[in-house]
Amino acid sequence: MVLSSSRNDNRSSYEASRTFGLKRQDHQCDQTMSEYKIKPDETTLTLERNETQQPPMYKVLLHNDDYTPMDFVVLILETVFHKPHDDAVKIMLSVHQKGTGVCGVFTHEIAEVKTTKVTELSRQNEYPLMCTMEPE
Ligand code: TYC
Repeated sequence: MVLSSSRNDNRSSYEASRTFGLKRQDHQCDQTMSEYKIKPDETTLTLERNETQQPPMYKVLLHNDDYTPMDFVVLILETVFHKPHDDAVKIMLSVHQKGTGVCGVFTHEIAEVKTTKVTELSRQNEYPLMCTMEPE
């Protein structure tokens, strides 16, 4: 059985391996191939592709509001996103002026943990700061 793909980016092979529950085996990669080959008679089906698998990535965004103190937003960027102080100030001011800004780009699980952490810290401190994630 042969599955071919019109997409030729790293994400498509990652999605295919998740969809079909396939296991990639690097030593079987054929550098010239640009299609999937599935060997149906193996216990573990093998996805052969010439690209490294990459997970989908997600941007974590901060949103401006009129009430959250600037210092609190800077502290969030330093502690949750490990930004140096000067970068944290720049990002905070950019969000303050433009409405939204990207704090970082992560895998789905890490983006979710950071988004939840920012929301928890904000609500614990009774600030309305909004943090969301979206596909890169
Ligand atoms: N606009 C807020 C203020 O003037 C500061 C702020 C910046 C709030 C960034 C949220 O994501 C934010 N205090």
